[in-house]
Amino acid sequence: MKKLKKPLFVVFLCGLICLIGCANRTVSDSKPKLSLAKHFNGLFYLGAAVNENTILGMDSKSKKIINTQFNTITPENSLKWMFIQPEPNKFNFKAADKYVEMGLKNDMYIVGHALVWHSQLADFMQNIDNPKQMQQHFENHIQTLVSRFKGKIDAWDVVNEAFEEDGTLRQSVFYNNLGEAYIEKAFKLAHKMDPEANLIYNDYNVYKPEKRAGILNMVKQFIANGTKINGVGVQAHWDLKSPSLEVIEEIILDIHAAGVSVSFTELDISVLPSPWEMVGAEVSQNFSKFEGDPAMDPYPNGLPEAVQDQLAKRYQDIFNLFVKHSDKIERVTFWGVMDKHSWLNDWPIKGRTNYPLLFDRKYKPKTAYKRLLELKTN
Ligand code: 9MR
Repeated sequence: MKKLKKPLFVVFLCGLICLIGCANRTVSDSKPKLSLAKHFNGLFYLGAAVNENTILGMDSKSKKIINTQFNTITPENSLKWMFIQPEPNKFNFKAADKYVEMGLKNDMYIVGHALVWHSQLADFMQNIDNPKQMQQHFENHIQTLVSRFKGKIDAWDVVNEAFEEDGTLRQSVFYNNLGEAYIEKAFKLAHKMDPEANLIYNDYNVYKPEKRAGILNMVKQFIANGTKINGVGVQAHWDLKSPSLEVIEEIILDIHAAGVSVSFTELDISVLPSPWEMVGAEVSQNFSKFEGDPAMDPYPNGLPEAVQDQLAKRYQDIFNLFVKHSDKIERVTFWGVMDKHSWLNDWPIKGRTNYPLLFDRKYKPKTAYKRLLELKTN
């Protein structure tokens, strides 16, 4: 499914069919469409992160939701360095192969996440202090993964989370060994191994102006010096209020103005109180002092209707914006399928009950899902 996102004639044809179909229809007999991806078809890909249980066939309910509701998938963990190359040059492709097979079988737009990331790295990579050695592992990893899935994985998160909040580069083990050129090297190598693949830079807290400026300066440099980059992935781990719709719109406009597409790659909306001054998705922050604090976990037995509605409204508002700017947006991917499996139950405070996704703990569609299916797409 490596393709033009929305060929004009398809948009035209859909319009024509709708015109004919809608002519005889009253509002009351219009049934909601049954697939979210179909609802937003022609505007952007719509997807979900797939966890390893689902990939390995141990969660048929999630799999069914993915296959019916979405047209793009991202592996939540299975392609990360620590799992796929736990020891030098010892690759474990079991889950990755199954993941790609699942995507191909269902004609999905398949995302590879992530080639170069300082987190969830294999142990042997963590403390390398030898540029030559680093260069060798770095090249081997990118070459092996991208060539294995050439023509199958449609888009790679080539580098993940390389920037600090102030827009400077993170002093990761990659940076410390290879210098700032490592990001460009990664993109060039990925391009060489699969010239057709879409190449993405992915990060969180892109709503912060300084961080966004750092990222977009890099994007502009790449474009100026001929390094292929297709898009910026905005992780979108958001909450009921932040970032504001105005800021989300700015993110879309700024990335588009820099010359690449926007993808919302890890969308989820936390409904729980967040420990102070802490926002975004930096996994290393420790808030263990809040564990077991009922004030920080207010809905252990179910989400009150009012909050359910707030969540639905928030998703509705966000997607209205996505529809408005669909010409700039390539893909929207939820970070998971159903609430029980979301990483947000354990981050930033362990053991809470969060409700960030479109399907509830019994795999039933939530109000937010229904509202998205009713959203006007033209
Ligand atoms: O959802 C992932 C979770 O299962 C892992 O434990 C966690 C470890 O860092 O990574 C989560 O996914 C992250 C993604 O790969 C990159 N952006 C932030 C996501 C949430 O931490």
